[in-house]
Amino acid sequence: MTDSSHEGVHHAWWKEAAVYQIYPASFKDSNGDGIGDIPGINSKLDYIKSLGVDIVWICPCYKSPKVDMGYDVSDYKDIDEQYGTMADIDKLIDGLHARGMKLVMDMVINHTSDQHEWFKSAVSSKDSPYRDYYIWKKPKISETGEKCPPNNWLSAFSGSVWEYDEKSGEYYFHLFAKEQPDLNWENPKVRQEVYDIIRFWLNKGVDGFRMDAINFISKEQSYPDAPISDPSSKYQNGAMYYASGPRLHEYLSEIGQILNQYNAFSVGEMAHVFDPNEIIKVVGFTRNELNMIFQFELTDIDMGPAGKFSPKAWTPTQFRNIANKWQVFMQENDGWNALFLENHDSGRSVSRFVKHRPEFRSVAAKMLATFIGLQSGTIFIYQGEELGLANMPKSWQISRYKDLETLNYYRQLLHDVASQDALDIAMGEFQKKARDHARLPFQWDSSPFAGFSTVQPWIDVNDDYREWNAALQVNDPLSVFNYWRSILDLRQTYKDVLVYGKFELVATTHEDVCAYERSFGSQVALVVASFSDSTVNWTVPLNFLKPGKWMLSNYADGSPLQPEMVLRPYEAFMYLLSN
Ligand code: TEU
Ligand code: CA
Repeated sequence: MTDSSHEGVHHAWWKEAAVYQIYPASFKDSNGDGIGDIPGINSKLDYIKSLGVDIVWICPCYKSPKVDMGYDVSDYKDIDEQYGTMADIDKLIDGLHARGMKLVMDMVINHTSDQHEWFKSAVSSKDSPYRDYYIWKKPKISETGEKCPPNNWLSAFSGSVWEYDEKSGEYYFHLFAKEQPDLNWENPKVRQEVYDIIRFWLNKGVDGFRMDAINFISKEQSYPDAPISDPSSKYQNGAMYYASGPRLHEYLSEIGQILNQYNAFSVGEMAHVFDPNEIIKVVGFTRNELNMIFQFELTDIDMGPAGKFSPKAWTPTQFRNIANKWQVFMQENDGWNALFLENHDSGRSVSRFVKHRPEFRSVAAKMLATFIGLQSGTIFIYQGEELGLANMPKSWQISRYKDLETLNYYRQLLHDVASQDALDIAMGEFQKKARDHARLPFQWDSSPFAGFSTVQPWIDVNDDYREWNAALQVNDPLSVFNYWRSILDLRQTYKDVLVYGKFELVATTHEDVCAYERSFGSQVALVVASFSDSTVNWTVPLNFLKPGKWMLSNYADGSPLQPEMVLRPYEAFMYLLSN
């Protein structure tokens, strides 16, 4: 059951950390314009600290026209006035450091905004010194003599990755919106500019970065057409030619060298790559590329082959098996996991990974916290996840969704004159996975606009804010908030076993139960999480039937381990065996 050889796992401060992700527009509005801002964040640092996290990651707040909510940067060295000033960021850095926490910024360097000075110059003339900062190609000419995009790759936000520029008669490349042109990393000047930006923020006192879409920076230079039904390109066709491109590791090593000089934190976003052997090249401990990456096999479990908004049925057994696959792979290959169920790009976990049963929402949120929070890896909590916040109600119409990913997809269906059935299916998927859900205003208290703002916010407040908010939960010992606190506390107190310990799935034939053990030397923790909304019988394997201690339970009256257990709906617990 235990394996002491695992005690040799490399130690690192970033493995022991818990991260809290903030979406600035939706966290706290300080000046009554309905949009969250940095002074708002600064007023809530004690709340964040009280959860027990070590690092705050803020989504982009650089100058931006906000076509993609700040993931379209027009000036990397300045703060958008909607969010505040450089002085506010300095205060944030100081405020976090004073509380023993760190700040991680979002680095969006696969692309810029089309309003960035580089791009404005690049489109102004083919002779611009910045022309080659971006990716330009001549049109393909069809048999009938028409100008066509250079290849058939599709963008993440619907339509071609190529946008035609009348003035020069060339197309430029954008993996995301057309207002987000991709940088040409083949150009060494671009890389120097980017590295300079990274150093700029590290010199300011920032402690590291979440690197947006970082695995897309190197593209196959022949830009071949993608096979139409390529199964490896689940979402955007073409991913096989840019999701883990030919020079990716060369570029990441260059970035890694800078990060190492500052002992900085790094987590990269790595979508559309499912081959562990590609991922370990980025996160292998001795590779010096990035500390860890977000890979999406687990959280994409409900996405069908035709993309994010195509339906897919899944089972808890599949869910636990995917988690197990990555746990085992990373520990066998000296890599490290980033653990998460939520972020700003999807629906809320209590509305996606469990059935909608209002009476069990709190226990289900705690069950999910147990399942993800005690695995091996650095844990990420997305704002509001610590309260069990949920998706917008199903009664909300499309007019209340604001995100360009959702709206572009919907417009495309209308444009294609899709059937009512197809529209209904899309709406059903939006209700689960649209990015809008996670971007609703944070629910601070029961006052108007949930205490987020004094005016109607840029996106509507969820209907349930009077029952689900931070003020109610902070002082309630049985709240989701205090449950997450216990998990983070346990990770610190039992660091050996819960941070550095070995992960092993406990064999179970029950399809709704996920049980795993963490072990370090003679210490053993048993973690059990039921994904069922009814009671299930679970036979405890004999080797766990030893004296031990309940450490955590999502029901107030956790019963002792016994050979045959009846797990209540969504019941979860952790038990520490005394050997
Ligand atoms: O997302 C990158 C990415 O790969 C997207 O396809 C992502 O999976 C999609 O948004 C999910 O719906 C990052 C950011 O997290 C996202 O918010 C940005 O819009 C995107 O990059 C462009 O910068
Ligand atoms: Ca504001």
